[in-house]
Amino acid sequence: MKTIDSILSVLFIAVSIVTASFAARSPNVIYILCDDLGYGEVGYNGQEMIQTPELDALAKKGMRFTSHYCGSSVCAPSRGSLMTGKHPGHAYIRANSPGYPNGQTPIPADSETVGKLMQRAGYTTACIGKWGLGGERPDGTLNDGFPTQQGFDYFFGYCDQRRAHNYYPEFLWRNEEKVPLGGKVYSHDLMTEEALKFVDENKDGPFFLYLAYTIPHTKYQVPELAQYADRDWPEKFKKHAAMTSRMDRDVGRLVRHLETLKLDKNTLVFFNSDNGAHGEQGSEKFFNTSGELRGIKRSMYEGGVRSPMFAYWPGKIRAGSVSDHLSSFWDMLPTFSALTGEPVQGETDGISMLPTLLGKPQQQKKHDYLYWELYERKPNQGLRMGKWKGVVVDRRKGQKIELYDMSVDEGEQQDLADRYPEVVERIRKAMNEAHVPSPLWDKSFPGRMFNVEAACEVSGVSNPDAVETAGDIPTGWKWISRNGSVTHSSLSSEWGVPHNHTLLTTMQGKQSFHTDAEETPWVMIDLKQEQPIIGLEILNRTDGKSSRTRNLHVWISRDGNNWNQVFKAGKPERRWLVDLSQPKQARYVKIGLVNAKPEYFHLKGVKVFSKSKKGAES
Ligand SMILES: [Ca+2]
Repeated sequence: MKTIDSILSVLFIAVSIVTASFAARSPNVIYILCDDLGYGEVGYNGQEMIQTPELDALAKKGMRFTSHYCGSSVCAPSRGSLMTGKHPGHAYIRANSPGYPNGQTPIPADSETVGKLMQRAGYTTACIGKWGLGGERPDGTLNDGFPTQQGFDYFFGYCDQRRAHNYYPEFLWRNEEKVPLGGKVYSHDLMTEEALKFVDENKDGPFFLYLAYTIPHTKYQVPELAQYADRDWPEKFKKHAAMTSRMDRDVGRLVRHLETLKLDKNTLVFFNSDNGAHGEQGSEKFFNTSGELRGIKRSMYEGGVRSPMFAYWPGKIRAGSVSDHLSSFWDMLPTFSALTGEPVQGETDGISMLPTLLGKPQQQKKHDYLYWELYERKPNQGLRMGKWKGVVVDRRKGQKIELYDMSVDEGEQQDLADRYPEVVERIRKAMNEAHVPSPLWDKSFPGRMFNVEAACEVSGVSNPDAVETAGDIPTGWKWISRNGSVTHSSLSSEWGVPHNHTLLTTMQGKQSFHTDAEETPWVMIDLKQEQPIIGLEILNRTDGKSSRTRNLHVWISRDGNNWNQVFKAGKPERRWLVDLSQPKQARYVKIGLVNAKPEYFHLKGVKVFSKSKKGAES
């Protein structure tokens, strides 16, 4: 008996040693991703008005990165690069899909992801926060991009990025179920509670927590203004600062929780932001959220893509270290691979940055270049090659490359393209080499940048017309303006370009156009051919200024010269359903305001309908 006991205790010790060495080889990983947090929005990068004491202390005890870059300069493609290890020239997701279909274009079922790699390495994985790479089909079933199908054992948060703009949601997802919240709970606080709970439940590890906070993305909503309540600032900026400081407080709570559980020395923590500062309502100037960098979110200048990353791992990462290693979101997948010994399945554009993290920069492999392309308001490109940075601001105007020397001009003020044409050509060659055509986004500028039909197919949406038509559209009405375009308008302001695609296909998206103040501002849609028009759905602006949309008129025309007024609205509404009763032949539709005083004109969306043959018969 005694012998058996001895054998058992030897076995137990042996098992313990194996377990201990496995634990030592496999540290927990927490990757915290903020949303639209600018490079200069944190104290450790020079921010003075918004207080981030917890982050500053952690950055000081860890490694700060001065040349780490986001996957893109907006949410979905940046997160896609982080999850799948590919740069935007190869990635499946290369822009936010414009509100279509429900909740972002899903990544394919067979995508390699950070979550899947960590699962194969024996980790328990969680995504808590904003996902944005797939979710629910219009019929309520889940598509392939849903986080629990992409490598996460546990999910709590938002799938749909647009819903994530509201910090008091009607519901959040817990795994594949909706948790009703009734618009009464601050979602960020729930995310923190969930994160603490996940760490508790998995303290025996190893675990991987992807904590994708939504702060400081707008709306400006926060339960309390905390230390900013008495500041002599506009209310909106008190809220902005209070949101960021609340997130700072909660990162501090999480790290202290690791210390309490004695997990801190075996947990590698990353802190980062998905893209540059949002700059909403003048916040960039007020707080200087991009610091000394040029540009904000959506831009390929540094302010759009450089991220405020630091990494913290006491005893492993040297305290107070700073790295200028050129690196990006797509390096995370191979970094986690190197950390765990689990190989990446398939292709990655990333290079493990583990040598840099562990203080062995001489062993660090380097990128030839980092590349970005984005299809948003102005399709753009960026490329970093050594000290050089190339930027194409608007690809619709050709591939005109601006060139900056980052070693002396981090603010990208002096375009050196004329002085170094051979460098410009090297960058052009690299951009063209890095770009592989995408089935979802293409270069047919200035037409549609987003292939709605292809996105519907991958999302399991059979009828594109049905997806965004909300509510009470009469039976038999057929949406015909999806292939039309906005050809003329009275616009003259910077907001400018009436975005054909956005205006005609997105009823949920951002503003479609914005005119200057005029007595009769208007926008015109060309349906390409004469058609029997039965009605329109018009959504008013939702930026709190909907009362400006007074005296809305709709005119139609067969030739673009002679116009028939078919609708006149009185007071502003959230939405107008214009029913012409009888189909009227027209090719052009004009919508505008008729005001005594000059007014700005801005709508959220417009759809034009004809009567389908089937409907006409019934
Ligand atoms: Ca973002």
